[in-house]
Amino acid sequence: MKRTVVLLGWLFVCLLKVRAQNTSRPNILIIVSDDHAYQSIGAYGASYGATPHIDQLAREGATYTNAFVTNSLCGPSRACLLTSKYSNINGFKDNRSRFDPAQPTFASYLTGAGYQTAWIGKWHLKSLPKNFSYFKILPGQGQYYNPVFIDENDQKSRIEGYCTNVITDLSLDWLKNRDTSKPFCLVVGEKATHRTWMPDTADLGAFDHVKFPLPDDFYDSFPNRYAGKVNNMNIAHTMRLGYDLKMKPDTGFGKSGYTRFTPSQQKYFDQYYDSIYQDFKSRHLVGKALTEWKFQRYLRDYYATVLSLDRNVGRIVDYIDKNGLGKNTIVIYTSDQGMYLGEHGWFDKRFIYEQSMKTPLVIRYPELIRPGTRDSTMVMLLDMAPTFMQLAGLKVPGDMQGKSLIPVFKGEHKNFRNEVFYHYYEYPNEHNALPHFGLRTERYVLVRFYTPPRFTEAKKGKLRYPPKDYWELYDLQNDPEQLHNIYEANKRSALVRGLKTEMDKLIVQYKQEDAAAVLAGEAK
Ligand code: SGN
Ligand code: CA
Repeated sequence: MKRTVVLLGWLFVCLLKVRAQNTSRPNILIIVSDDHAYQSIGAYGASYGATPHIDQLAREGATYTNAFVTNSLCGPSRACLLTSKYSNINGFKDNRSRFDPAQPTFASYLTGAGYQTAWIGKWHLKSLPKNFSYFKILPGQGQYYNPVFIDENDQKSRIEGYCTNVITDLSLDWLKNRDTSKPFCLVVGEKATHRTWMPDTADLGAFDHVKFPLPDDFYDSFPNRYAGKVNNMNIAHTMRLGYDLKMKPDTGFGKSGYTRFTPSQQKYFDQYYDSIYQDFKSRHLVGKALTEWKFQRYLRDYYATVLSLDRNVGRIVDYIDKNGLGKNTIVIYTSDQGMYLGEHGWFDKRFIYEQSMKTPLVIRYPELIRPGTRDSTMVMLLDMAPTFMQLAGLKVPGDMQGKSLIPVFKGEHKNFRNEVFYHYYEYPNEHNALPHFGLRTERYVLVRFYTPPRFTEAKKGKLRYPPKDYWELYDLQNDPEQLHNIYEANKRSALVRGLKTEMDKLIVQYKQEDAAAVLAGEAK
């Protein structure tokens, strides 16, 4: 009898503890957009008013002005986010890979620890999510209009509407129906602002009054920079009038866009783009005038997709706040990577250079972050999973390669990170970006381009190869736009020797065997 009472008492205390834990452990909301350039966000200095809700979040929390990805491409970056491991370790090096969903992720740890976890929206990792309490994902890149979703039973269903709105509707439904006795971790994976930048019908023309200034380096001719010169992602030559900019008769995106519209969506699109096309045709633009016209059209559509994205961030954060969850929820807004908005004349990403490797990161967490913080500490998306672990009161697994951001939130860190290692693999690819790895410190970027060993001379064809042992070095202090490759002039300097020593250390630390093999093959 006495033993039973003691046992019951003990059980009661345990239950209380679990309950206390469940109510105090913070909720985690992370919104990950696709190709969202920090340059288009007010909190990062943009002046077109496209992001009032993200800016509000920044005022209530922190803006990280040096947040980096490890591999600036959708799938790889998401895999790093999930696992806190570099691509060579988590196995997802490029968009052709398949993510092994059985490997440990922040979701597997949090679900195991009693969190309700969900991923809703773009996933882009080929396999289906595992170890989430719930998921509803877009297949592959997904569609802007009337998107198809895959559910936990591997069933596909089409939902009418604009993708960003639909993803929010699904996220709010999940939040409303969740088990409120447990903390939650919700990942909202956005499709916007990815190519082909199809705006919500409500936002068509929202930026037509703006004349976007050309970036200073728009007409970059890439002297001394081989990889920049040979790539194929420039607005002048690569961006397509039909496919990307919706000019008839070559609308070209039948495969993804126009054929999916409802008649009413079609009407809005036709009305809007037909008159632009008529005007375009009458101008007979060529050369720079044509390129600059394309640039304006690109940014007008791009910013229109940002507007909807931001509005939908607002809808989700509004739910959090109106339901009294604001204090105990960490809200994170980020993107899978950055994006070029005409810098160097480019769109797309992939490179270690500034606007691609750097991604927006805004975090609101009143418990630890002072409102209005601006922080230039070098942080990484690789740090998210360890941060979530620590917030949930779990031990950070030793094989995670990022670091918890809690000391950064508290402003209590010294030298949180002195350098960031980067490695982009996908090759060949439609944009002719060459594989490379590199190191970024507060001041310098040192990068080594290479040809993957499996590409032999025999396969050369249209593929591009960097010159033998090809390095670039940039001094961000004197050359923030990375226009002057100063490697040749400095290759025997103490500076380069020091950076290479740091790089060697990181290659060992992150188990970058393929990078080590490239360097081992270099002429001494
Ligand atoms: C698509 C795009 C590319 C883009 C990749 C990767 N072409 O292939 O421009 O670089 O996705 O983007 S498109 O014609 O299909 O739009 S990622 O963000 O998903 O990695
Ligand atoms: Ca992306």
